[in-house]
Amino acid sequence: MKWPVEGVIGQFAIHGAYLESRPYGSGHINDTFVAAFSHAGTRVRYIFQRVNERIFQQAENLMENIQRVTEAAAAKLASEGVIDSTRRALRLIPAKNGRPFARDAEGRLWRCYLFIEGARTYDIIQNPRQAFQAARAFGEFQKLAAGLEGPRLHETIPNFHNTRARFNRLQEVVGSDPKGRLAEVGAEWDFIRSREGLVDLLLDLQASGAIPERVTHNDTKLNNVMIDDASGEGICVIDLDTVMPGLALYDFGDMVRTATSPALEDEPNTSKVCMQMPMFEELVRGYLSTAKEFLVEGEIDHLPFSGKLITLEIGIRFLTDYLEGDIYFKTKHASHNLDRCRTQLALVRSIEEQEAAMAALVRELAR
Ligand code: ADP
Ligand code: GN1
Ligand code: MG
Repeated sequence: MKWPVEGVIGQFAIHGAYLESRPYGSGHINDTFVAAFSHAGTRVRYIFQRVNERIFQQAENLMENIQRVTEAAAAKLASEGVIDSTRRALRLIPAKNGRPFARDAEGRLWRCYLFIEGARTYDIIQNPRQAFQAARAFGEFQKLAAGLEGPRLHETIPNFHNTRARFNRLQEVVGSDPKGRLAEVGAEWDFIRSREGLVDLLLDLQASGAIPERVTHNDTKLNNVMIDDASGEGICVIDLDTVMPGLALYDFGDMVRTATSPALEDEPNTSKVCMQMPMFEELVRGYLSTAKEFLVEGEIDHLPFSGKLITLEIGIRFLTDYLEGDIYFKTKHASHNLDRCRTQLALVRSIEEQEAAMAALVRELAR
């Protein structure tokens, strides 16, 4: 058996002959594989994912969320008469026993999706139009999620974007310094500590009722939206593990973090990192094109701030993981999490330098 996915493929309801598989994508949490099958001579591909149950401790609840969200998306597309609906929403392939996942011989949880052909994800933004398309798609996704019927979704990771909790956790780890790495990160910790005042702002607005809880995606990285190769359209939002109650601003903030800089998230040369205004402008335009109808004033006012906050938050998380010995995010080399932290902090700085102009732009576009 070449890849672990081969041990579980037979459990899914796929009517074809297995051809081959390989690892796929650049996610930091789950293990993703693409597998090809022959369906009476036509090659059809599927995505298989082994869910990280150290991080998602209630993975069956998570799969229940995903099943509900993908079924709601499919129903909406069907009601609109959309022909290529299986390219516009993730489609789960059930296991032969009818469940939306299967467990392998080691008891590990796998799921399977139809592979969306003729589209791809990008780790770096290519042009402003892509920013518009990604933001439009995530806004559309939030609209869909708002219409979800039934009970509140499971919180797949409690306090996921609770920036106060993220800050406090870092402070604790700085205090215990379990791997003796603190001496290397003095500048980064100073940078973060001097911005502690930011971490409560959205939580306070939420507590005061100025901004509402919604069902949000919570991981709106640019590479979690598929862009159509032919049309350039943002056709499908993917990576639904963290779809749960949250703030719309967390989603917008992560778009700013991942779709405005010309550098990779782990770029070692931080002088390449910057918030590019044309990308931000198209993010705002794209997001408002779908989300303006439901956003409240407190949300629109904090769109620029959310980019700064979420970038700081992910910087905090990368630094925490570095100090803890790289136990959360997948890493490829010893300073990987530290490099990632540094790019986040460089981006925070770049946003700070342009925050007034970003706010003026949002006011103009939201008018
Ligand atoms: P992770 O949680 O590890 O980021 P993702 O669900 O984002 O995992 O998947 C990783 C990559 O696999 C994505 O960036 C995308 O390129 C690709 N991918 C995921 N689902 C599909 C799909 N249904 N069709 C085609 N490609 C997909
Ligand atoms: C992780 O799974 P992936 O790679 O899309 C992480 C996000 C971070 C991101 C940073 C469940 O996302 O929260 O923003 O890495 N997902 C989880 O790149 O922690
Ligand atoms: Mg992903």
